[in-house]
Amino acid sequence: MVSTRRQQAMVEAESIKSFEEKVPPKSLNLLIDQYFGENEANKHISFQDEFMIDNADPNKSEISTQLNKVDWNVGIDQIRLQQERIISHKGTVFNMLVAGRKNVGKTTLINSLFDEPITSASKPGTTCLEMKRFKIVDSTTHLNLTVIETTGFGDNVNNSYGWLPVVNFIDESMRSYVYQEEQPYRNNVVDRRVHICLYLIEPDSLNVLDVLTMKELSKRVNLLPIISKCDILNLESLKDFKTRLKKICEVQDIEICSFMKTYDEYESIKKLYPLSTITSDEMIPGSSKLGRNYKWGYVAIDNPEYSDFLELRRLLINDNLVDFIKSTEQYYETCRAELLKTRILKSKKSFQDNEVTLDFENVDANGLQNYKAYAIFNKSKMDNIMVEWCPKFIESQVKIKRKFNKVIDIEENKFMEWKKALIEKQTRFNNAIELMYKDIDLLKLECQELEYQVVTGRNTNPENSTTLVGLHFKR
Ligand SMILES: Nc1nc2c(ncn2[C@@H]2O[C@H](COP(=O)(O)OP(=O)(O)OP(=O)(O)O)[C@@H](O)[C@H]2O)c(=O)[nH]1
Ligand SMILES: [Mg+2]
Repeated sequence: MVSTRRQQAMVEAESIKSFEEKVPPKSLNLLIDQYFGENEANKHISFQDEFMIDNADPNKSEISTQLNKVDWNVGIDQIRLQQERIISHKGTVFNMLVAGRKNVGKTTLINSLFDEPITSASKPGTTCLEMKRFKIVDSTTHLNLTVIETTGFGDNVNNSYGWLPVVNFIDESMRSYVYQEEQPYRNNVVDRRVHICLYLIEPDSLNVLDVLTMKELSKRVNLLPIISKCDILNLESLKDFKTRLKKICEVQDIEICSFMKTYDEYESIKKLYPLSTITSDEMIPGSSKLGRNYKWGYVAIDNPEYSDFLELRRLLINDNLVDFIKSTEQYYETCRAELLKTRILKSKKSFQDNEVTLDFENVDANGLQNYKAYAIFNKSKMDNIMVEWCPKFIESQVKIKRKFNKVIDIEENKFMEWKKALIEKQTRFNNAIELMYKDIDLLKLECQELEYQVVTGRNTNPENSTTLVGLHFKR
């Protein structure tokens, strides 16, 4: 009721806008106050910032209001409960990637985190990623958890692109989500976007592959390096390793949870990193806790003296799970925008006249034209872009180019030498020809001399002759 009256007042205020110069904002407020009058219902609502009209620029005139609840319950406190109901009904999708070299302790960590044998020891083979989905249910809600574990990572003789399958999976999960969102029916969208990546490193065994992989991952996902099996080192050495790891990450531009930088929790995460854990599948006899068995006894995996396991679980699940999801969604928006822009820009070449009229300098402003462009730009062309973007492809392209240039250089050198030899030969021939011409000239002169002798009947002594013929004979 009140809001309807208020809306009415706003409509009238809009009509007054044309007299803005004549009616200053204060008198406009007065006018609205008169309209409302001192009314019982109005007492429950205080109006803040009343009607603000920007007189400076008539084209930008705006009317804004802000309602401030005083002592009247309109029920907005129920919105939170309604949202909670929706979330508990729908559940939460959370995708976690656990990466690291063979035997680093990935499976044991995953199982310890969820107190369940979620994944089993990997079978030998060439698979690069193993994905398992779970529904973890509690009294109020459920978590649709997907755990992706790398297998056989770093096992090849040549590991120069060992990180590529993992990175491809992350990129592809983003692309596939864009395609799925474009479909008319989106009830069964499969979300594989990775919300957090735990990268496990064994103490004192950080290698180039680890560094390169973390570097690539940190650009694409919320990355959290974890030192696994930290019981291998004593506390002093562990501290040293942590400092070294931090330094390496800093130098190599490996950012921790890079999508969370604008979040309040970011600093606390940074302070905790790098976390080191002890994990185990074994229960401590006579206790409900998981622990690692040593000759001298058991250590509970959540013993804060030796392991940051509890901190990790708190950080991952209790405190920041939703933040990881939200920040990944922000990153997804950037990927989506880039993908769609690239599609439009790349499709430029395939347009026929009059098909679409896109402003390629300003692809954001094309509206409906973009859709036409997408239709023309089919999947096979997009696949070509994917291949072009692939770092392996780029590297092999560079290698082939280098090889090609080498061959060209060799052939060019050969050609230059051949050309040089040819020119030398030509110069030699030219000189010989020149000599021959000179001989011909002298012979011609000799003939003339002989003709002259025949005609005049005079005989010249070749010994004393000063004629050219004489010179020729002397030569
Ligand atoms: N000392 C010690 N050993 C551990 C720890 N966590 C796991 N392990 C042991 O490390 C071995 C490998 O553990 P997994 O969890 O199977 O390692 P993984 O990375 O999943 O191995 P793959 O899947 O084959 O790549 C097992 O024998 C575990 O018992 C730990 O915190 N400390
Ligand atoms: Mg495993």
